[in-house]
Amino acid sequence: MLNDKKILFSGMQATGSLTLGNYLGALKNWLALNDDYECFYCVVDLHSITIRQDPSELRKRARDLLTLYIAAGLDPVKNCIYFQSHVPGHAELSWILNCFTYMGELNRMTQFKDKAQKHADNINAGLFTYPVLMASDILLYQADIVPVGVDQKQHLEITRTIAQRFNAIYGDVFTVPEGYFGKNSAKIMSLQDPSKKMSKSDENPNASIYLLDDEATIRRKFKRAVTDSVAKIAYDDAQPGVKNLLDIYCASTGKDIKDALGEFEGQGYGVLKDAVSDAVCALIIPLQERFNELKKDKEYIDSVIKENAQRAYYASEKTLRKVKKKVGFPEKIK
Ligand code: ATP
Ligand code: LTN
Repeated sequence: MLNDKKILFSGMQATGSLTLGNYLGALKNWLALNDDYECFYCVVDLHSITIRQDPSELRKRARDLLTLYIAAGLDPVKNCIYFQSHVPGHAELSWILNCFTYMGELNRMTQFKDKAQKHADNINAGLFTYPVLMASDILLYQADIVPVGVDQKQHLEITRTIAQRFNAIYGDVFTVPEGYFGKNSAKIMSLQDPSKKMSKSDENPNASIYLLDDEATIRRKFKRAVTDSVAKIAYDDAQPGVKNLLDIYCASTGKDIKDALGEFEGQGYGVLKDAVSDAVCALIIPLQERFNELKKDKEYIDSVIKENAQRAYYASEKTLRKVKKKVGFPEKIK
């Protein structure tokens, strides 16, 4: 890796299958920024267990997610693609930074409130300190930029707060990162309830397009997508279903809303849905083909996992050594 480049860090959870929302909101930006930064793309499996997981499912999903990163076009030689649980520094730094984060700050996190409501029977301490682990991921690699969906803005803010607080006490230890939310800050909404974001943990499979859905399923889900009875294609908050379809269309084709509205003028919702299906299929069917090929090559994926965990480990230890020294832990005797 070249050392004069700025550093990019991002990650996704291995909970559920990736959706079109994950692709258009996050992965697509990763690909766009890929050449200009030294990049770390993490499968954040430590975060996953804040919600109860089936162990064999989690293992499989985590590996599939890492494979999907590569299938989407991220080169594992140019980029460091690895599992969070393979690098102990994430958990270590997280403990330290827990001691620099206030309960009041964590109490304000909307993701915590949402997840606590959804999983009322398992409001564990990990769910509460989730943002501190996320801050640790980012700060461990001295990341300059963090491309995420807009739903993660609050977590980025708390990361910056923690970094600034630590730096104010101990000197310049951490790079204070910037969030990157993409040009049109795509937030893809549920196809069944366009007031909610499309989420991989949604119970209704018709609400989300999964990146591994086959073509017939994708077309069927778009056909069933909730619209309205206005019967006019407009980009309007009063028509959230249609607005979402237009957003998906534009994010998938790179067109802007004005052009899209021109294209669909006077057309019915059926035409829009077909066009959205075409655009999405053109984007994700080739990705699926690469994914299925890569998945067969167990040895190759194993070698990526092994080599990149080592690379991440070396990078993380550099920061961690500094942090431990600053806070006053005794040096190891060699
Ligand atoms: P869950 O629903 O299980 O909480 P998720 O689908 O939100 O998961 P994450 O792993 O939390 O997925 O997020 C991975 C990345 O995808 C993040 O950068 C997040 O902002 C982005 N993302 C997730 N859903 C959407 C969406 N509907 N629109 C845009 N970006 C999204
Ligand atoms: N909370 C993030 C996933 C995540 C992440 C990170 C993203 C965990 N650690 C570090 C960027 C950088 C989410 O997308 N739900």
